Amino acid sequence: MGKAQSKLTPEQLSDLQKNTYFDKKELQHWYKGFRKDCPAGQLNKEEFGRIYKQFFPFGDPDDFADYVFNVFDENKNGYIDFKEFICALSVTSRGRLEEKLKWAFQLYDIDKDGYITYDEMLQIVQAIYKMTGEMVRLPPDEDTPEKRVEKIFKNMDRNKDARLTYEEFVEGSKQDPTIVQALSLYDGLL
Ligand SMILES: [Ca+2]
Ligand SMILES: [Ca+2]
Repeated sequence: MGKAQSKLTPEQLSDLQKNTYFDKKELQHWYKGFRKDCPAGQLNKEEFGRIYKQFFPFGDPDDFADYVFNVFDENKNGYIDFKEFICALSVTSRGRLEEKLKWAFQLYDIDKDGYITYDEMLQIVQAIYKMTGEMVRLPPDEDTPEKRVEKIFKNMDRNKDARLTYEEFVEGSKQDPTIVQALSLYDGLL
């Protein structure tokens, strides 16, 4: 009690091995890094935002980090603990396409009603554009968030009701892999 635990216990390790695609060594490595970044053992929104800032020093990742935080924080207690962190990392970096899509859908479906509306997607895409800033050169038909979302909806929204079901989202994402790519932030670190 009190003093921060420096290594995962055997029980925690076997639990995490069951729930992620990481092996023991990787888990301990990530745990060490996690404890270093947040000695308290859980990340709040502000600390999480700071991690994103390291990756996107020239853009403004605050909004996007907020949306991602809400998906990582599975039990919605306002903190990301190590298990939530590593499980999300496992899905977004090593998960099967289907798992990644499920995760991405949760990100875009901000109010969690099972549909991605035009406005929800616009909010996420605006956040992504703010984050990547001038780093990415975009084709003229995608150079604003509005154009991008219109294009996505044109391709994905089969029945034209201005909202996407999970099935529409999955079908459409297979044609446009950039929808899921936006999530694999940590790829370079593994
Ligand atoms: Ca939590
Ligand atoms: Ca929704």
